[in-house]
Amino acid sequence: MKRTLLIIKPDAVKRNLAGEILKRIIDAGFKILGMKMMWLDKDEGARFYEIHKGKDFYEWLVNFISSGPIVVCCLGAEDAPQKLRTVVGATDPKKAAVGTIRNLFGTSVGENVVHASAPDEDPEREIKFFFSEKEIFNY
Ligand code: DAT
Ligand code: MG
Repeated sequence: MKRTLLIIKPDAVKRNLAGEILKRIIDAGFKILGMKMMWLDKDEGARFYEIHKGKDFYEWLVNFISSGPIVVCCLGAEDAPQKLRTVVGATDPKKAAVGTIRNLFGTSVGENVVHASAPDEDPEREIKFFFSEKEIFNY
């Protein structure tokens, strides 16, 4: 079993979609190994998204992720990082496959309801950004 990180972003939390999204994640076969609700400040948002520093949407992205509460989950499954990207769909909800979370709930390329670790961008780094090992449970 591998681990990956899911963030339910501020747009989805504000729209009360956290439950709908988690139901789909669980139905897809993921186990929730860790979960917390938090509100990032701008510095934390900037550090989490530093891989995008210099891109034209970076400032917008940092403001958005720190614009309200988020729900952060460490998920476990076989091939979890790749599997989660499939369930979440493409970055732009208009291009996301029918039935994916971003297709169902996303409203724009920026307000796309969830973050899912990219398999080639070190999901374990993202998990450790939010969780200590004591906050992740193997059950
Ligand atoms: P993903 O979240 O699918 O991994 P990414 O890593 O390329 O996509 O970008 C991170 C986030 O930045 C993405 O979820 C939404 C935002 N974003 C990406 N491209 C954007 C764009 N062209 N305009 C506005 N926001 C964008
Ligand atoms: Mg990404």
